[in-house]
Amino acid sequence: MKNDDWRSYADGSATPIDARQSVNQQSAVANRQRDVADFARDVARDLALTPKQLQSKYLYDALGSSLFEAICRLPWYRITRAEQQLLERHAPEVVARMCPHVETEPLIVELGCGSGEKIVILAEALQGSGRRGRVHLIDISPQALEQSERTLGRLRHISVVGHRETYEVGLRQAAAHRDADNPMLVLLLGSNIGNFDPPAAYDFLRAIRGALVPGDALLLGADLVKPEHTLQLAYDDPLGVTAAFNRNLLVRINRELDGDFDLDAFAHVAVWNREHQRVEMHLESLKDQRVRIGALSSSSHATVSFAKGERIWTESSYKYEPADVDAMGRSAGFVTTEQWIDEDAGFALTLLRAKA
Ligand code: AVJ
Repeated sequence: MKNDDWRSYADGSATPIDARQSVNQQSAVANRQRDVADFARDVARDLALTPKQLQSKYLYDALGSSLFEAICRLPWYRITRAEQQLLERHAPEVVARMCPHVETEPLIVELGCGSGEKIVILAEALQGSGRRGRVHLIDISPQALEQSERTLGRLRHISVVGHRETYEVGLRQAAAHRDADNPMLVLLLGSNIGNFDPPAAYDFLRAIRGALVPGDALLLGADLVKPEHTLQLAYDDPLGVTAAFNRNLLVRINRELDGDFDLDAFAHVAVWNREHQRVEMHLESLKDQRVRIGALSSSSHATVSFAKGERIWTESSYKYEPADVDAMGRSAGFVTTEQWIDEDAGFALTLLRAKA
């Protein structure tokens, strides 16, 4: 890739990629082994719970990430387009607010960058205003990081560092690169906050605030509460892409953990839980069955029994009222600077400043 000469790396070095290749290959094998061990441990633990669960972060392997990108293009899933429009419209304002001087060189950290289509809008606005910037991307998917780095690669005045980590670890690593003279802007977009239940969402905002100093900011995208049938179509689309995205988790267990899930025996289910203000995705067993997971053969969880109608809870997408975002931000140590809303799609983009 042409930009390798200037790309810097998370460990602070800026060695051209060739010199790092052999080191990277060794650690890639070690990483993969550790990832599979973690996956096996989490699957064993969470399928032993009542109700059975699987963590939503495991939906995003290479195929899962591609399916999610397809979801973002579905006419029934409006989050991505609504947010992109708001970003395009208001990015110059965000830049102006964060960087009053043209010399200001912000550190922009995106938690869950996906394909990089969101942050590139902000980075373009930054570069377009004659400023430079440093971008740190955090995502658990290596494909997502690669693609985002490619998307941002065409911007000459924006440097890019990727962290293949969970949000918490990645945020800590990225924040270590901040300097006292320049502001830090954390992006939590695409309603990624929706995956956290309310206490965890609050704790997470507190953790983000803890990595910031007064004057820094958080740009938060949150999907809003809307009519049930609209949500139903967004999470159980007529093309079956979301169903494929959900059921891919079983494909992944079969492949990586030597499982024997019969895909035809599990159905995608999306339900709006009004009381908890969340859409839940489940995989419902269509019959009484037992599933063997080879990688768990040394544990007592190697065989998992399902009753007909029993569900595995795979994801929650919490929906917000605009005022909920403001209130949660405030109690986590932020003040709302701006809140831009797409009324039609039901989506809010909120700029929150770290309070003193
Ligand atoms: C990536 C968590 C924001 O909850 O809308 C989309 C994931 N799941 N369709 C969401 C998702 C099913 C998405 N987030």
